[in-house]
Amino acid sequence: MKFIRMILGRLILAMDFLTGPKPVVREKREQDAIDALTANMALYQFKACPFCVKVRRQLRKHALNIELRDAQNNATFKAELTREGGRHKVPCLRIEKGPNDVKWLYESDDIISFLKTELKLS
Ligand SMILES: N[C@@H](CCC(=O)N[C@@H](CS)C(=O)NCC(=O)O)C(=O)O
Repeated sequence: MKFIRMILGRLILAMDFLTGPKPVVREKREQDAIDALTANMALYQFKACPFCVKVRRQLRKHALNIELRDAQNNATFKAELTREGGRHKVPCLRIEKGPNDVKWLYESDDIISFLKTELKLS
């Protein structure tokens, strides 16, 4: 089972590499404004998880510079996600609106919808 998962993971990564979307190019001022809005976000994810790949493709397509946190191999990120987010499940977008205002958003479709709405992406 572990072997099959490993092969599938490699296939997903290869397909993603070969068919990855071309990032949008914005004027610097516009990109800086988007970067400022995403600076307080981090995506907890696994490298070969298909749902994480789906979200990462959207990040690439829309040129969103959101920090990626490996919640599979990095013990600190894994513990943070479980303790603060409530589940060790990926992808999960951490959105920090203020020192005591942090939201943990699970579900790939919900993350993509949130980003599209919040950042007014087309
Ligand atoms: N419906 C979820 C599925 C996410 C999912 O199943 N993620 C797997 C990794 S590929 C996971 O985190 N599994 C651990 C768990 O569910 O505890 C989505 O679209 O984000």
